[in-house]
Amino acid sequence: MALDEITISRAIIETYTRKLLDCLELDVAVCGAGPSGMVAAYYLARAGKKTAVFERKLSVGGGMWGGGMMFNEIVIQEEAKEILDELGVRTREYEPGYYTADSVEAVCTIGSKACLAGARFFNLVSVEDVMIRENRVTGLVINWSAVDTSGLHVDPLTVRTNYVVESTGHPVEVMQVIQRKIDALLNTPSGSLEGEKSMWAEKAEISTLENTREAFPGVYVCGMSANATFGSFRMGPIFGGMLMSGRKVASSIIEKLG
Ligand code: 48F
Repeated sequence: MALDEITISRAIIETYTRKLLDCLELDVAVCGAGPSGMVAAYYLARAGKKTAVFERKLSVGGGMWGGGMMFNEIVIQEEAKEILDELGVRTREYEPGYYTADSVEAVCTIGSKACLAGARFFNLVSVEDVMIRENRVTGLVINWSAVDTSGLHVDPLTVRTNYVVESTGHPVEVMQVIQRKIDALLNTPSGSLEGEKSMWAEKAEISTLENTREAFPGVYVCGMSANATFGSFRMGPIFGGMLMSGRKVASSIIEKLG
């Protein structure tokens, strides 16, 4: 069969455009494709919710690829093992209660399962702002990451969504924008971002789950963003809290959406 470069180009442009157009109105927009965001997207899409994930970088996976200090193994605790079992990521028991998984296998498998469940991924796209109506976030303002990195003055586009999952990790970027631009209190004790604290894995893993909730009308925080929003510790390369947080945020939103 003869191959035509123009057909290849048209296939990419038309298919991508259709995918993006279909995601202009969403049930849930996930900001950041780290482990918590990808797990959230998997459960949301599996429940039939129209879900898109916007990820600034070329690759999904956030901080999971590098395990701990580039030793590409992750640790998860007993309580989170069932999530990796369900997703098909293989684990090995290291000591009672501690399991390891290959971080590359974990990222690839979780990402694949989220796609197959129906979540749409838009890598190379950054969330730079939110859309607001009467003190509720109703959408995301997105732009090519390349526009941001090259410092070009190009206006963004907007997607409407019922709920936003803020899973941008340590920099908690979406909540930062809300705090900076919207003259309203956040659902935190001080009404502002409480900020991330130093390393304390045991406390952090518990608080990640507790902090996985609505931090501003329409915006749920999960993963490391949850602890940065509500003022808790970091946990380093134990990833059970990230996975459980992704599952919890999905079930909270599924319940709200009905
Ligand atoms: O940082 P990240 O992996 O977030 P997470 O799901 O997991 C945290 C762990 O990796 C680790 C840890 C616990 O074990 O402490 O750090 O909470 O992934 C966040 C993703 O969001 C993207 C970023 O590139 C990364 O892939 N991101 C950040 N800001 C934006 C964004 C933005 N404004 N728009 C789009 N993507």
